Amino acid sequence: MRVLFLEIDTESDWAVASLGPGFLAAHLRAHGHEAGFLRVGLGMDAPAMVAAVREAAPDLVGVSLTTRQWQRARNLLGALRRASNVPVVVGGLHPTFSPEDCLAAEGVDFACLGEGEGALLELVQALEAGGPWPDRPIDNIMAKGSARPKLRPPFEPIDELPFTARDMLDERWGVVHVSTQRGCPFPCTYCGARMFDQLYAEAGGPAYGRRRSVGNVLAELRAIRAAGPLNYVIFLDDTFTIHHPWVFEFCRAYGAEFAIPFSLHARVETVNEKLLQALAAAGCRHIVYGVESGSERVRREIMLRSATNQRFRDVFRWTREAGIMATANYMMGTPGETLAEMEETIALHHELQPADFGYFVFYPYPGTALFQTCLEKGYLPEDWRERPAVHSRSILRLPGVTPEQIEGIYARWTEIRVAATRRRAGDVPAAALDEAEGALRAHAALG
Ligand code: B12
Ligand code: SF4
Repeated sequence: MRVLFLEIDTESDWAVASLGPGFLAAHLRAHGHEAGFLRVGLGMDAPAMVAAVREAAPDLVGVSLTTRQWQRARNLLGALRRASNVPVVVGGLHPTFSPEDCLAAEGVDFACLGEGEGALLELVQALEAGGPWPDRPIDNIMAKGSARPKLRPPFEPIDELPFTARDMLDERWGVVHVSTQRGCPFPCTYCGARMFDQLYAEAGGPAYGRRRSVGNVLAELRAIRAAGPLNYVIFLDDTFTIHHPWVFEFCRAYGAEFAIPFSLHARVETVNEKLLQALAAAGCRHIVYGVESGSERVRREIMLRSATNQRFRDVFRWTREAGIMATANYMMGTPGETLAEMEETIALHHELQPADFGYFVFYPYPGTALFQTCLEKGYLPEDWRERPAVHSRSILRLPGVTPEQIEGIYARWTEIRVAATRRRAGDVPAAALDEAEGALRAHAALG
């Protein structure tokens, strides 16, 4: 059977497409099926997308969706259904936590909840067998009008998954994206990623969290290098630094064989000086840390994150001393956070002096604890499903702080970013700098 995965671009031209289809395509191919990829860029309207899908003549269309991608996807898939009866399955974060919403849309036949490899393969086999749907349920797959499905156990052993199909990712310049684990054990209330762990925990079966062996990860990198340029590795794991024996083993083996620069995501509680030095010696050049708030109260009481501000100061200093660039990510406008506490985040930023930073207005992702809080306390507007899932303005009706005030804080961050860029630019000609500032402001407006 031939499955065509659509990558629905949103406001940004991301360098990498969704990772999920890379795994799914590899798994389907290993079982004798075909998988293709179509990027629905911003310039591609619905008729052009429909024409491209028809030309590819798939037997099934698969779409990986975050909440942000859903609105555009919904319109495109409606247009596709009016022109073609090809079945459509959606999967990823948004369908996992809003399957009814997805299936209510014209043009969506199936939603995959949770991990997709085994479920999609079984769906393809069932469709191929031609039996009327739904004559038998498929774990993880929900069909239009049916109840939520049972969850199958997560794929084990994870080393047996074939390596990501690189042709699905749209990677450029030898910069590759590698995933070494699934799941994150921490309880952050705003985070969509950890919800997979919770979903599987609530189902009562085996845990979602698993990590590939170091040998398996290096074998994938060898295969990538044999097939083309390998200049930089971005590890996409939610928290790369969780299990220290694994990380030290990785550093030894990767440093000895590759030593190609790489970056990763970490959490300050999971690193120490020794680990940071080992990562730097192996080639780590960049770590992204979620700081989120400068207020210990907000982190502790609203976000369920207990690290102190002193811990952040120490970790950012150790990272710098190890010669690794640190990016800090900040959030503003969580329910219960005051304006003064949002100011505390700006103050902590000036102390941490990260090499780079990202700043986001809080958006309540379905499935998360804070989404539930917003729902129960009436902070979500009735039409929240119709509003774009962006991080530049708040969709919430919060007591004590207005969306305009949060936008004001967001604008302050944009000014801090523009000033930092101008400071760093040194001798760059004024015209180029003005152009860069325009691009920064345009990017900030999209959120
Ligand atoms: C890599 C990454 C990116 C990459 C690639 C995006 C992607 N979707 O893969 C880039 C840089 C582009 C990106 C951008 C953004 N991201 Co991002 N990103 C991630 C990250 C860290 C890893 C995703 C990943 O590779 N997972 C590994 C794969 C194997 O897992 P998976 O995607 O869940 O796929 C499995 C199943 O879901 C299922 N499945 C997935 N797709 C499909 C499709 C079908 C047909 C089927 C059957 C099954 C299926 O099967 C897969 C294999 O088992 C996640 C965190 C996370 N852990 O999910 C955040 C995450 C997805 N990002 C998030 C956000 C908010 C963003 C941004 C809005 C950030 C911003 N402010 O700009 C943008 C929006 C991008 C967009 N267009 O929507 C949120 C999304 C929350 C939500 N509910 O929507 C997450 C969960 C982070 C978080 N902590 O909350 N991101
Ligand atoms: S540590 Fe990061 S990925 Fe893990 S739950 Fe918290 S925010 Fe999500």
